[in-house]
Amino acid sequence: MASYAPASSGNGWTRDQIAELFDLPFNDLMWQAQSVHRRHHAHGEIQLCTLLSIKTGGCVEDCGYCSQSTSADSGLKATKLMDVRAVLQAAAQAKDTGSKRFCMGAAWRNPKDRDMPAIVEMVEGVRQMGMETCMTLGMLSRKQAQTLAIAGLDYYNHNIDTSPENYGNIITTRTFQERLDTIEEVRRAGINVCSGGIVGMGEARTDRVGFIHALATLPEHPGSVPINALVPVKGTVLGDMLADTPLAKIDDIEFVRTIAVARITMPMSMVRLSAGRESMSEATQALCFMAGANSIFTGDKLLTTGNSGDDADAALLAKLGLKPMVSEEPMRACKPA
Ligand code: SAM
Ligand code: DTB
Ligand code: SF4
Repeated sequence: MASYAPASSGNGWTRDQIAELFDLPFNDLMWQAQSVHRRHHAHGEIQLCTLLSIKTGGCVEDCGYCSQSTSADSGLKATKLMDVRAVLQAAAQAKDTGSKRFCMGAAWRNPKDRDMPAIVEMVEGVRQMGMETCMTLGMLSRKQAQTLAIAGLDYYNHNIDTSPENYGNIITTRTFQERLDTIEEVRRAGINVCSGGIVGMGEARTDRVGFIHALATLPEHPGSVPINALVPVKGTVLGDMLADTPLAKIDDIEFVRTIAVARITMPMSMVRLSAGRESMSEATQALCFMAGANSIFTGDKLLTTGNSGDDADAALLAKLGLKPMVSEEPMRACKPA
């Protein structure tokens, strides 16, 4: 059986090692992923995060999966940046429903400097409520990353989405390297990085290998790794492709394998089972949790698409004997073996 490198080997993974993990018999892969997970995380707990779109639609980037791109014909109405008070109201509601992290997303290529004062007020306000803050606003300059760090932002989400080789098939208005550059600015500013991507965009297994390899070989593993299953949106390039070729839909077991490989290669990271849960069976989600996913978005809406909803999630967690995570401390306190 292929053996995985110990957690302390950090970011020295090779593509061959990652491909070997993907190739393992499913039960062996799950065994390894679950062993790594139990060593580093409170394995009976799931972190609950809430997502809010603070600026929807009208984005000039051409990401082939996204309803919010002006290149898509998704019928989505573009809005201005939300008022700070309305954002804080939504955050207070999220806290009442047990959310520990409040993630705010804006459909921008990058924020304008004139937007920053309101963004800073949002971060400060949510932090004062005692929740962790996460933002995803597109590319950042060094100064903007530093401004967010001073405001106390805990996490910045900036996904690499897919392998470097496949990137240009999905997005043409920016490069993979530009993504890495913003991730580096975020890290240098001292903000925790949240970076992952999307599975099920018609990519090959080798692209999933390259995707995980790019994350697992960053100078530091991202604190959070969101793994999204493509939500096919009508009017987007990839949503329409999937409607025309249903066989291109990602196989559930292959999706679970991707989660397991993320867990094994990035042992300390929170692995978030992100978009796509609404159309995922309970059994597949349960396998994702066994494979090491320990974070989900709650509520019935992600940014623009549907999500499972609080009742369905409460029922699923109860069925599986999983509890909402109280704090991330167990992971932080637990050093690699
Ligand atoms: N504009 C910012 C950016 O691109 O970094 C932030 C918002 S963007 C919507 C956040 C992430 O959501 C994307 O990087 C992508 O990974 C994910 N995403 C967007 N649309 C999706 C879809 N239809 N299905 C699955 N994931 C999606
Ligand atoms: C991430 O990787 N997934 C979340 C969060 N980061 C911002 C966004 C999912 C969006 C799904 C499509 C939508 O609702 O528009
Ligand atoms: Fe814009 Fe982000 Fe959507 Fe790409 S994923 S079109 S950058 S909102």
